[in-house]
Amino acid sequence: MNYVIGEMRRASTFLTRTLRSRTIKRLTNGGPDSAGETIFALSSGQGKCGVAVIRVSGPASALALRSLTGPRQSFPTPRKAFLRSIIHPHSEEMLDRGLVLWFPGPRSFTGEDCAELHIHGGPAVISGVLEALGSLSSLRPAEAGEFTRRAFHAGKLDLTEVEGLGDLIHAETEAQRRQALRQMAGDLGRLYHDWSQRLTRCLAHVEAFIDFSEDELIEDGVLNQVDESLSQLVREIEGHLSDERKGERLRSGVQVVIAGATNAGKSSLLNLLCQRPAAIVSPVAGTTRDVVETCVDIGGFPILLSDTAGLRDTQDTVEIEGVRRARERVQQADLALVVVDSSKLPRDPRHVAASLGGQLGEVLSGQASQRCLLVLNKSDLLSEEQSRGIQSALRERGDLPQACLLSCHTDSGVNGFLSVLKNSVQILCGDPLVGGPSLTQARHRAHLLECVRSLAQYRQYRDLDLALAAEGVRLALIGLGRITGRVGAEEILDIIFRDFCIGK
Ligand SMILES: Nc1nc2c(ncn2[C@@H]2O[C@H](COP(=O)(O)OP(=O)(O)OP(=O)(O)O)[C@@H](O)[C@H]2O)c(=O)[nH]1
Ligand SMILES: [Mg+2]
Repeated sequence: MNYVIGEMRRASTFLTRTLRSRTIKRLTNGGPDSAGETIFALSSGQGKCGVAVIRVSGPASALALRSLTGPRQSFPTPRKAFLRSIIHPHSEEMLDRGLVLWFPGPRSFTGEDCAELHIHGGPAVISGVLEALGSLSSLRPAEAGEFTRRAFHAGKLDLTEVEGLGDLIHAETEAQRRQALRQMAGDLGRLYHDWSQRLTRCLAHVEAFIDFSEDELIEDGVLNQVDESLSQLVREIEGHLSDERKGERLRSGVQVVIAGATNAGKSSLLNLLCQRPAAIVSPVAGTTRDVVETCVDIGGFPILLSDTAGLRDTQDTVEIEGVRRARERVQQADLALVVVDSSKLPRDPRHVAASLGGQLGEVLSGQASQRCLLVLNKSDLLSEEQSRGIQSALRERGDLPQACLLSCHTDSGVNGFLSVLKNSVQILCGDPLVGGPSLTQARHRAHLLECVRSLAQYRQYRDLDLALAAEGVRLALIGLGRITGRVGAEEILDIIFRDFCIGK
């Protein structure tokens, strides 16, 4: 009996010590310095609109709502919309009629008492209501991202969810929206949280082994189980990392470059894809010098499209720089659209493939791994026979990249090209709804690599010095925690919240 009590005491000392020195601190314990202050901001977009939403958060939210609806109108019941006259608290002038909502904490976005005023979206109405709120001594305007920051500190969202919310607000295409929504719903956070829990368990077992193995209280197999769990975890993290940056690409846009010889019709293709005359088109060879960039949505995927200078030998110093920039873009791009004037291909179909291979080599400068599509433009200038010859030549040469015969002038073949382009982009971005959640940010990648490196430290010291090996697991845990905000991550918070607009 005494033995058992003694061991229990030791175990409890061990736990206390571990908790005191090693617990991964959740940022939600603390809170922003501004907690206790009541903030307000316009949460809907700037400019004239039908309805504008003004949000208030903090302990004086009820007072603010009462002050702006006056004593004669009843206070709204929680989470229900009520039509009310909005009144200036000092002049008692009616500013608007609109819907008001009351969200008592903690069941609110920020976890604090919150109120929302849905008013008419004219600039004078908005500034009148904002001025009225500002005239109350207990309220102040919110800083950029302050509502979301409070939600994070209240434990309503982890950092990956905050980032998902930011991405959702900035999503411009359907696929971006799907990915952001999935992240905001916590899929990515849950994956990292699950890894954190498994690491914590491994760490606890190693610590217990260090403290108790001499007394034979811990089975011998514990460390082997830890080894196995950690190897499995490393495999999963490495699998998540080796996604060819699909999620990051979807988030920031796929870099697609249009390149090829002068006058092939590159600028015409850019204009056709973005449906506006973004680049100058002319029969003069060497028209485009600078890189002309535009964003387009192809089948729900975001594309950053660049038109470049035609590649040719030249003495013109400005054009030389244009060609240098074009080659640089081709190297950096996720996908190259190599445009060729099909009317200039050899008449004899037997020489077509070799000609295309040569032009491709000229554009890609030997970068065989570069993903590309061949765009054979100006099909309207081809005879039926030439066009058939080119198509049969393409079928026979399996080593050429996928090619599309089209005309920027007549639009013939353009739909087929768009679906080929969409498929290529989809492969580059992946489907955000299929499989595990995507890695979406370079920040996450850096912390995961840090985590894998730290776990290598565990393997390195496992048989030499278990305390040092355990330190590796602890560092891995800290790396993971930085992604979700479960360790001191104050320095990254500013960057994340800075990207939010006031009122979001
Ligand atoms: N017939 C025909 N002419 C085309 C087609 N596409 C482009 N062109 C013409 O080809 C010429 C060159 O077109 P651009 O789009 O300026 O070619 P580019 O590749 O951007 O040329 P550079 O900027 O000089 O390298 C222009 O006169 C276009 O009108 C097409 O599909 N059919
Ligand atoms: Mg051009």
